[in-house]
Amino acid sequence: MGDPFYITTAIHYPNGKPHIGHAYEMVAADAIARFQRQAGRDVLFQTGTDEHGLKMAQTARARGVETRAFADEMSRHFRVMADRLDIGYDRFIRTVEADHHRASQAIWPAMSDSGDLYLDRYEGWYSVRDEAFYDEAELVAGENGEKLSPQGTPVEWTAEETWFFRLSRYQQPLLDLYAAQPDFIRPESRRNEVMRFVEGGLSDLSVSRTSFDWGVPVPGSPGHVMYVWVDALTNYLTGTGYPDRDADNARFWPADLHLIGKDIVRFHAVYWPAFLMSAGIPLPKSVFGHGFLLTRGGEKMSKSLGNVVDPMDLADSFGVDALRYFFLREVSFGQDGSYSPEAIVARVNAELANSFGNLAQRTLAFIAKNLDGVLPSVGTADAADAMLIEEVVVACAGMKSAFEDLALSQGLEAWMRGVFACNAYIDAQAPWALRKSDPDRMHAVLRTLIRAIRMLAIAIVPVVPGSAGKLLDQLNIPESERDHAAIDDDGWYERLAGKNTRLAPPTPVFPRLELPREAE
Ligand code: ME8
Repeated sequence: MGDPFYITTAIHYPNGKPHIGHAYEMVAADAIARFQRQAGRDVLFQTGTDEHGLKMAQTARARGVETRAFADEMSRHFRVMADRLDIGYDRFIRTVEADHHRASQAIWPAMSDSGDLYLDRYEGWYSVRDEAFYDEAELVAGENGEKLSPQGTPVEWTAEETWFFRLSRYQQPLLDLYAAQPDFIRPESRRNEVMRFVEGGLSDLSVSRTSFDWGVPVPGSPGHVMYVWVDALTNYLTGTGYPDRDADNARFWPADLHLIGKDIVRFHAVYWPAFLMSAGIPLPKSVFGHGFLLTRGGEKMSKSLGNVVDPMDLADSFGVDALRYFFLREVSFGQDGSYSPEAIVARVNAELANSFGNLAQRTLAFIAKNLDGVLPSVGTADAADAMLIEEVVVACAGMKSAFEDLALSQGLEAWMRGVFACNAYIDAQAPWALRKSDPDRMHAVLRTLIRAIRMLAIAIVPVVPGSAGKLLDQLNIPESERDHAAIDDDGWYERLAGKNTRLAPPTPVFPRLELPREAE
């Protein structure tokens, strides 16, 4: 086993059904987790649902159901979606679980022991939608002059006795952290935002609530439940078995990557490291704030705007892998991007169906028909063959280094360069013409193509695991030879050809998409 690699998504509020933003975040994290597994890392990948807080309690009440029953039902939708999207999580955490309560109730006294918690009266603005407190100065005016949070959500005046966390103490330690570890917050634009916010000074943070009881009880303080973000952030520790130092997963802390959206960077890059410093726990290595997926008109998706796109419908219309590929290819990771059925169809048809899928299908069908499925022999080599292999090796290496830097879209662009090189090669070499004129040369061309397709298929597994897996099955490549070490191992061809195994007649794995009727 390689070095541990712990990656997390945000845990999602299940106060409504999952939307495309949730799907996007899970897919990106899953592709990174699968990529790191291919690189030989010992990966822990956690996602899940954030089930406490006023928003959940109020939504359940409005629907006339018991909060826990509501949470159970709604969390299930997220899990079902994760499974449908082929998200290979190691744990789907729910914050109502007993070990999560235990972890939250362990970090609390650790912060208290540092002298960072004190009891006082909180009076100020709270947004239930954001589950966030705001200073008067941060508020903006709505259309009718009403006060709104900087995110544009309603705020209400709150006054109650609560515990406070001495966040103000951590201004300098946090600025020191950002300076010492420039990669702690990515991308750069988010880092700058956070640094400006912290440089402006930090107020102490209200970290418990007494006006409702749907949360983790504060140890030794009857009537108080933890502010939902305190327990929510602690989920990342729960997954590693905290506070048990001998837990199986203890080796995964500190986390390598918290993957979250841009709207919650402040919680992850300011509050979370401050809580951890206070509790004497090592800090995660990095926080990446991805952009938002917007609808066609560039609007943010939200339940109140009524433009929520159901990711399950998209998966049904276009297929899971088409959707996954689109998410990661279309949007430069870290920036906002927009979605439309037309854009999905155009992107997937141009790249997956017409370029890679067609290349694989043409090559395998040709071998099935003309060589009876038997892998071509060495044949008569040409400089063009070595050149193609070199181009594909460079493309896969380019994808790998881009994925290491979380430049997912650039990584796929590099991969496509390998695919285009293959298509140019097949057109130039025209194996169908060589069949009669020079069968030995035809063998060499097909062999080169099979080698190239195998490398490209392995490289794309993290993004489109189902279809790339099917293609590798058609090539008889064993599961154990689908990692980065295998890409560079050229001995496989002789091993496979030596067994004289026949490739079964291929079935296309990247179908051409059509626009669903209602979108036309
Ligand atoms: O914030 N496009 O939960 P959440 C892309 N429970 N990403 C989006 C998005 C969009 N349109 N809309 C939301 C929470 N997201 C807290 C997190 S973590 C300890 C607690 C992202 O359900 C959002 O940025 O409101 C966040 O990373 C995730 O979806 C869950 O959002």
